[in-house]
Formats: sequence, structure tokens, C-alpha cells
Amino acid sequence: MSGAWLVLPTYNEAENLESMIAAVLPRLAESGVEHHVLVVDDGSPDGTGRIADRLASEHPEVEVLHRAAKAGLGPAYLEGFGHALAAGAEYLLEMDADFSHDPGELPRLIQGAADADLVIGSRYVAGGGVENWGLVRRALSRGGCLYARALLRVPVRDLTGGFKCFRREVLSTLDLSRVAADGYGFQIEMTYRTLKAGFRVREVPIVFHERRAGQSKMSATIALEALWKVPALRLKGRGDRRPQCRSEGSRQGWRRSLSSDARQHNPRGEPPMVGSVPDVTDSNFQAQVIEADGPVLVDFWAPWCGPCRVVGPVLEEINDERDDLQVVKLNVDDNPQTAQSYGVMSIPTMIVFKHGQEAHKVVGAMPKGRLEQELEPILA
Ligand SMILES: Nc1nc2c(ncn2[C@@H]2O[C@H](COP(=O)(O)OP(=O)(O)O)[C@@H](O)[C@H]2O)c(=O)[nH]1
Ligand SMILES: [Mg+2]
Repeated sequence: MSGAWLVLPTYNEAENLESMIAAVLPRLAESGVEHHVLVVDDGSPDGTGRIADRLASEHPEVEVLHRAAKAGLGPAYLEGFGHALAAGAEYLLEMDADFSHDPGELPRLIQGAADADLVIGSRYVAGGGVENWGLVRRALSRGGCLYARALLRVPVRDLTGGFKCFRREVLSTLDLSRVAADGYGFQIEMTYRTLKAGFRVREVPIVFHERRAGQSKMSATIALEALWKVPALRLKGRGDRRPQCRSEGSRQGWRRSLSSDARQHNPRGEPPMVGSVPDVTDSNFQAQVIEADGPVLVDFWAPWCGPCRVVGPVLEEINDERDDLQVVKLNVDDNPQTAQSYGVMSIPTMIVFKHGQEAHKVVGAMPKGRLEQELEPILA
């Protein structure tokens, strides 16, 4: 493993890049982890790429990826992530190369990832903010985040910001080849998918500054595109859920899957089911279920299980309607340990946990009304 990789996308940042590198290197060093900076330049006509090459020859921590032409922020980050993952990065950081994001916050973002999988530098939590923005820009950015948050039903307040630290597990789990959005939409999509895959997301307050030199590359079109694509993102998330059909009996498939490579049932490497019900995994089960404040219903499912497909939408509805119960799902193919330790022998099985203890187990698909009857005494 090779510590923290800061990915800096640049397009015409000739005036900012050298001072950015000078500012970020000591801050990364402060965080105490081994660190690298990867500049991803899209053939900037102002010569940013040449400056980046010179800086790379002066600083062993700096590397440069040259892309032929301007192809957008999202694709630039994805290529940078791919390079950093291949080099063994443990923490992958996003940051604008124009001083909008304070290099002084880098150690806090990295430290925050000690017990979170994605740390977001957030303008819209207590202590965060924006400097020198007019009322209209403020309202557009805030409104955009509120709109995306409401539509996607996620608890994150700053969905469009680009100052982030991902743990390696997130980016190696998400199928990055399916991330299609660009600009602000890219930021929304990455955070949404991270949450839906069951990872822990934390926001830490930051103040966003006006860029120091040069001009913004984001246009009103990119901002509007992000907004109109949000509903599609939700639908696309639902598409992710489309299960693989298997002809074998589900019990047989389940038994086999416990002892064999989980991925064999998911040969295309599809991401986990996505909807309003988040996924939990063997590794975050303790934090998300056992240590949860209120009751949690865990739906044990697998993509090849027909009856699970019947239960899925019922649980989505129950999750949306009830404030007194949190519903999560666990793919038994990918997470056999938890399923085995709770004696889940067939699926779907739903277990309600209260204060970390198994309070009630329901086995098999059933209509919504009956499931609610089963739950009533436990939640009363
Ligand atoms: N490589 C690459 N970087 C980009 C592209 N578009 C924007 N950037 C960089 O992404 C960062 C954020 O862009 P910026 O224009 O500052 O967005 P704003 O802060 O929302 O106005 C800056 O470092 C830009 O240089 C692109 O198409 N390719
Ligand atoms: Mg900027």
C-alpha cells in the first residue's frame, strides 16, 4: 500500500499549479502518511501540462497524467483514481487546483477517513460555508444540493462539492466504468453510489474560497445537466438492482454460493442493489446494525433469489414509510460471514435487531400487510 494520493485535475491552471503543489506537499506530509500528488491535465492550452512535468521532475512525490484534450472533470478523476489504485493508494483525495479548497484542511480529511470510508469537505454543515459568493450563486448551489438530497433520499448536505477523501475499499468496490456523470453530477453520483454500497460517509466543515487565479471551467450547462440527471441517477440505481436469473433452485444456489467464490454469481461484477434501502456488509455490520441507536431490519438476499425480488420493493416501501425502523440489506453471496453467524439458512430472511440483539426473524417472502403484522409487536 502506498498511502495518500491527491488527484488534482487541471485545465488551464498555469497560474495556480506551482503554488498549489508548494502548498499541498507540506500539508500532506503533516498528515503523517506516505503521499503522492497526481496531476491530471487535459492538454491545457495555457501550458499547465509543461509546468506539471517540471514540478514532477523537481518533486519525487508528484506525477502527471496527460490526456489529449479536455474531456471533463469526471473522466479526469476516474483515470486518476485508476492510476492511484494500481499504485496501491490507501486514501484517494479529490481537490480543485485553484485554491478554492484550503490545502490546510488536507490532514483533517485524511484523519477523518480513520473511521469513515468517504470524508466530504462540506460547505453545508455547521462551521462550513462559502466566501464572497453573491446571493444568487449561494442560492443555486444550496438549492441544487437540497434538491439532489431530497430526490435521492440521502442524508448528505454537500453533494456537489469536490473536496473529498475516499478510502481505497470504496473505489475498488464501485464499478467505476459505470460512472457516467461529469462536473457537479460526477460528485453527486460518486457520493450516492458510495452510500448505496453501504459505506460510511462523513461530512467535515470547510469554507470554500473564490478561485485564486484564472476562470471557472464549469458552465451553467454543466450545472443544469447535473440537476436534470439526478432523477435518472436514482432510476439507474434501481437498474443496478436487476438480478441475475438462475435456473437452479434457490436453496441449492445459496448453499453453493456460501462455499464458492461469491463473484461467480455476479460475473459481470454488477454493483449491489441500489434503492432507498442501503447495503451493509460483513465489515460494516457491527457499526451499521449492532451499534445502531434504533431497531434495524436486515434483509438477507442474493441476486439469484426470485422471492427476494418480491420482498425488495416491499421493504423499500416500509423503509420509506416508517420512521421507527431502519431497513438495510445484506447480499449473502458477498457477505457469507454475517449470514452464517445468524444462522441464515435460506433466503429471503429478515432479522430485526434491537440494541444489537436479534429480536425477531422472518423467513420467506410474504405480502406487505403480513410482514407489517409480524413487525408490529417488536416495534410497539
Ligand atoms: N483535467 C481536467 N480538469 C478539469 C476539467 N474541468 C475542470 N477541471 C479542473 O477541475 C477543478 C474544478 O474546476 P473549476 O472550473 O474550478 O470548477 P468550479 O470551482 O466549480 O468553478 C479545477 O482544478 C479545474 O482546472 C477538465 O475537463 N479536465
Ligand atoms: Mg474552482
